[in-house]
Amino acid sequence: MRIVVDAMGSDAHPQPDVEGAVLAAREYGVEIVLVGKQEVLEPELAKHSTAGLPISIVHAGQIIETHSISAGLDYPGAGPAHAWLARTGRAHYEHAPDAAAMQALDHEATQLAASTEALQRRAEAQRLHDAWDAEVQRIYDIRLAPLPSQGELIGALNDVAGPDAIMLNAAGSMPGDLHKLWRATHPKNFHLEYGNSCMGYEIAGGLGAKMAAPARDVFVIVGDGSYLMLSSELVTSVQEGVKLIVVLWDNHGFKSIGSLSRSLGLDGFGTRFVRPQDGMLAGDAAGDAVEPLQIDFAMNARSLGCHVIECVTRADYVAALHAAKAADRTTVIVIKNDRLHGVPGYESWWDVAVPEVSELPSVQEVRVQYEKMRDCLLYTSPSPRDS
Ligand SMILES: Cc1ncc(C[n+]2csc(CCOP(=O)(O)OP(=O)(O)O)c2C)c(N)n1
Ligand SMILES: [Mg+2]
Repeated sequence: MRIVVDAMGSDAHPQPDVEGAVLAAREYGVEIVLVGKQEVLEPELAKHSTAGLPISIVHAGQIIETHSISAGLDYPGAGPAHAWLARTGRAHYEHAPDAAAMQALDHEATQLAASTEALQRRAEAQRLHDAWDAEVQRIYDIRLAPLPSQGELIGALNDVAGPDAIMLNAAGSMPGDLHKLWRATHPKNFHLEYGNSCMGYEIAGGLGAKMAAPARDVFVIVGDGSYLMLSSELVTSVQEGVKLIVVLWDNHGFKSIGSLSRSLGLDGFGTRFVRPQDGMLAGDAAGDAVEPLQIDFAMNARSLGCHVIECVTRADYVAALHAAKAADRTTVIVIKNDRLHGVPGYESWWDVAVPEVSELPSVQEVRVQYEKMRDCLLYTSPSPRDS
């Protein structure tokens, strides 16, 4: 075999080229032809004992210096590596003049910068998500006494429901809390009638969801107020054998409207299921000095043919959720919960107008605050009419 070597081509030429040639000729008996400047190669070759070795020199005095930006690719180590990448299909190679290569490099650098930015944004989103998740867990872990908090009831349901379940709700204080706290596992795991937040949608809506997805557990969360407004579809569910798990959170009135009323300085008027005192419905000021209406939700649901589980403690409630999953018919779980303990608003603000004229000092006070908030809102986001 005869090998022709460009003996002037490497970085430290011709020393390593000549040394390699001598070794190859000696150990493998191959014939080597060194190409390059004779006056340089001869003294280099003379450093080795080459007697009897088939090595010759072909003079080539013209040396072309490298000038391309891709010169690095010619390095002895790089060439074989690139050849291997090309042959194994792991890299694709294109010929490009320097200007085009620079342009491509510039483009790549821009892409890289953009993807670094995207990575930073992703990391920030992850950080915010983790912080929020910790806050959700804090609320799930609350153990309020004597009555449980709504947040912990949501947490327990989220833990037990299972990833493929459907959680369904529409009105009351639940939509806001669920929006903040429900850990959705599935694009169709969270069903909330946000459009009108229409009380009474819950059980009827649950019936539809279960008909659409018979293999999945449907958990209908319903407040005591919504239940009183429309629960008759429980009968349909029993009649048609469309199994629902209805979770009835009884806080003895309209927690949501009570809290709204309170925020407007109106003392939660008319939002508790209590008997009137001196012709007036008691607000918050009456505290526990009220005569509650005796509403037996469990008996009511039982009278409609449902399987009913009444709970007092959180542990009862968790056990009831498991039992309801295993049951073969519509099950209503009833549990009382606290009407005042709420999930924070996290700097969000609901623009509900406060009466401009009122004899109540509490309302007058809130009106001042409201006007400040409204001015601030108008200042930061002028309506098209204003601009
Ligand atoms: C059909 C209908 N009427 C009135 C309302 C206004 N509203 C929203 S929540 C609510 C009280 C709901 O009470 P409950 O179901 O017990 O839920 P809670 O507020 O106690 O969480 C009312 C009257 C509504 N959303 N839909
Ligand atoms: Mg209620």
